[in-house]
Amino acid sequence: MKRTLIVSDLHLDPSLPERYEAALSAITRVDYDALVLAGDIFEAWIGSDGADPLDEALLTELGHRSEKTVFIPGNRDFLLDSTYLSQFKIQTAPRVLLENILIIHGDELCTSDHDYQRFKAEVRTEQWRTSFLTKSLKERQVIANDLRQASRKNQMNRADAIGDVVELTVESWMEDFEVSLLIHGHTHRPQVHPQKNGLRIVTSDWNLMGIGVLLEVKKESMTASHIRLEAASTEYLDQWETCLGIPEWKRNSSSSDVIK
Ligand SMILES: [Mn+2]
Repeated sequence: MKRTLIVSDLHLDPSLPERYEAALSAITRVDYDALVLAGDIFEAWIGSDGADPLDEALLTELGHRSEKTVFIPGNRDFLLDSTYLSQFKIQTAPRVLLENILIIHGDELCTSDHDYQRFKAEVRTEQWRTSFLTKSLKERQVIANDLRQASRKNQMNRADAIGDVVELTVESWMEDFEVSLLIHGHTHRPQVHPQKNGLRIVTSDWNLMGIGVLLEVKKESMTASHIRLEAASTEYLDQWETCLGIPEWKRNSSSSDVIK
């Protein structure tokens, strides 16, 4: 059996060091072969020269814990670069496509937030990236602190401050990638949504715990579970199953077992 764990939106910040330890304990107590870090692992990333020792300890631990660790950039840590991450044995990809499952950060689905999509288009150009990264660390810290101050004031990590996905966009992504399961974070609205094209499972943001997705591939079937990850316990919240090759997900009745 192959197990893939997906988590997102840890929003780790060195000013809250206890969150690093909590997240590491919660994630590493799950038995998995591959880990997908689906974006916004860090609250802000201004370049590898600005990394905190806590950031690097976390990346080292997660990168070496399993066969494979993949990072999908979020809207807050999109400047984490693939060369830097590769030294921790972490691969970088804009999205992960597994058989009939697509994993993305999720901001791509919030197409009704025109201001954000415009901002994203601007900061994801090579030109913006180069111009930002060639500023001194000090200048970048000032810019990041300003953004952080503004976001604290508006509590931008609140779910109601982040727009939700657009249903038509979800459908078109699932159709374009021909998947029956879409997994994403970003919206901080952890839930399982039956969709026209299958299933959509949303991961949560984190404080000292979080809700991720565990995919377990068996010989002829696959389960996708919404699981609560805490330092002291791991709990299945909801579990869905499909037979391999059949794009139909059924809810598993035995879904609230504590696995450890
Ligand atoms: Mn995000």
